[in-house]
Order: sequence, then C-alpha cells, then structure tokens
Amino acid sequence: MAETFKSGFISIIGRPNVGKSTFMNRVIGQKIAIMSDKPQTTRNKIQGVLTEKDAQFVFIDTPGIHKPKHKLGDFMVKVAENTLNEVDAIMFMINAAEGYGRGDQFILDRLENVKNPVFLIINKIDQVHPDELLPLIEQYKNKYDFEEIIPISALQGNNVDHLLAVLKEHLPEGPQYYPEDQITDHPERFIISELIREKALQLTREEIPHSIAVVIDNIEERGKGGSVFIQATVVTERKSQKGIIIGKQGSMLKEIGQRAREDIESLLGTNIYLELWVKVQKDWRNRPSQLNEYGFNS
Ligand code: GDP
Ligand code: MG
Ligand code: K
Repeated sequence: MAETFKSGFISIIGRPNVGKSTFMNRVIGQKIAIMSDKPQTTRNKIQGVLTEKDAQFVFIDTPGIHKPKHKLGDFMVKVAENTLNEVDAIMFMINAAEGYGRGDQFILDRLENVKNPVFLIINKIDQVHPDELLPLIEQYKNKYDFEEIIPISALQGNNVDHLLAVLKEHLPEGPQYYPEDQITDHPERFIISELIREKALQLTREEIPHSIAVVIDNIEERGKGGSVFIQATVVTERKSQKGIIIGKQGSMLKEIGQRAREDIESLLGTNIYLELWVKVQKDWRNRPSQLNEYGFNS
C-alpha cells in the first residue's frame, strides 16, 4: 500500500501578542519569526515549513488582523485577508487569559466568508485555571462554526503535538512543496532586518512605537573566512526617535548592533560585521509608494 503524503498551507491569525510567533518558533525550532512583547512586530508573511515523514506543514505567520489606524494598518489587514482564501486551514489564535474582545469580533467578521476550515487555538493555557476554559470555549462556539477548538501553551509546549496531529488530519493529500531542510522561504535579508528591528524595539521599550523600519543597504562576503559585511539603516519617523535610537554618544545604537550581530551570526553561522545607520523619513507609514521599498509587499 502506497503511503499517502499530506501537505498544505496554514495561516495563523489572531490579535497582536496572542502568541503566533511563539507557536511558529516552537514548531519550527528556530528563530525565524520575531518574538516580542509589543504588538504588531511581525509585518510580513513569514512561512515556516515543518516536514514530517508523511506530511509537510507550511505555516504563514500573518500580521495581526486589527482595525487599521493608518495606511500601513490597511495594508496589513489586506495581506492577512488575502491569505485566508488561499490556504488549506486557518488557525485563529486567542489568548486564554484575555478572553473575548472587540478585536476578536473584527477577525470573526473577516472569517464570515471563508470556506476553509478554521481552528480556534486557545493559547497561553498555562496562565489560566482549567475551570476558566470551558466558559470561554462555549462563548466562542456560539460565535463561529469552528472545525475544532484546541487549547495549547505555545510557550511551554502543552498540547502542541495534538494540534499538529489534528491539523495533519485536515490537510489534503499533496506534494512536498519544499525540500526537507528548508524552514523558511524568506530571503535572509528580510530576517536580518527583522532581527535588527526586534533589538531596537526591545531596547527602547515604550519610547519607540512601531514607527521604525530597517533597510538592509548592503550584504557582502569579505575575506577568505567567509565573514559577511552588512550595512543597514534604521528609518525613524521623527528626529526625536532618531535621537533615542542613537542614544548617548551612540550607546544605544551600539547595543542594538551588538545584540543583532550575535543573532545574525548564529543565523548565518559565520562572523559578521554590522554597520548601522539611522535616518529620519517623515510619515513613511502613510506613503504607499514607500511600503514596497521597506519590504512590505504581499
Ligand atoms: P504574536 O504577536 O501573536 O506573534 O505574539 P508573540 O508570539 O510575539 O507573543 C507575545 C507574548 O506572549 C510574548 O511575550 C510571548 O512570550 C508570550 N506568549 C506566547 N505564547 C505564550 C504561552 O503559551 N504562555 C505564556 N504564558 N506566554 C506566551
Ligand atoms: Mg508575531
Ligand atoms: K469556515
């Protein structure tokens, strides 16, 4: 009897901070999606590919669907919505500790015309008492006809294997889309810029919201040892933000660079030199023509 191979694309949607990137990183086992305690860290689709003996899962870590506040928001919603009708299954992730909110209703409205199976993933169950789960499940059951409702802890790993098994059941028979050793189809360039952006957001806390972008100006291999020389520019919206990113006598920029360099070195497995610049570009988020330039293309 011939073994059947299953494969498919799975979109992960949910409000910011529910744990989508954490889930991706857990199942793929490498830091390809960026984790942060700030919402909206992930702006592009990042595909993580999990290949098993008899199946291949291609995960799409979508930007959070939420009510857009500016053009970049509109763009993110569009990207997320487009993916919903192109995939084989949808994981709608919520935070067990937060319960139902207006942001969830906004997403449920977007799901109304979706024919693909939608799984409700209740994440962060490590943060609630088991008794709190049942009422939450009942509440969501009344709002949408979910294929299944699966509680997990992406952080601690509880029930994640079960979730993968259930997803596999629902995947269609299909080809192995990607080679076994491929975990992401995004160019390293994008991942490098996201790693730098992550460090800037982590180190500057509340002072820098999401009004920064990172552009990779140049990546070059230099020398026999395979060292890689990277030049990148942090783009801020305001002069004051540029000041914060640079810090006293360049101390902040130096720290951002050091931390990013460590991560990029482990990603590329080679020594790197990272040169960071900062520039101000007013209102870049509201200029559609500049979205592509910064890698926000769908
Ligand atoms: P995203 O915006 O949906 O991608 O959310 P992230 O994956 O960036 O996670 C947001 C925050 O929630 C991070 O601080 C994670 O460590 C945390 N988090 C994610 N999953 C869990 C979980 O299962 N349990 C707990 N306690 N925290 C989690
Ligand atoms: Mg994320
Ligand atoms: K459906």
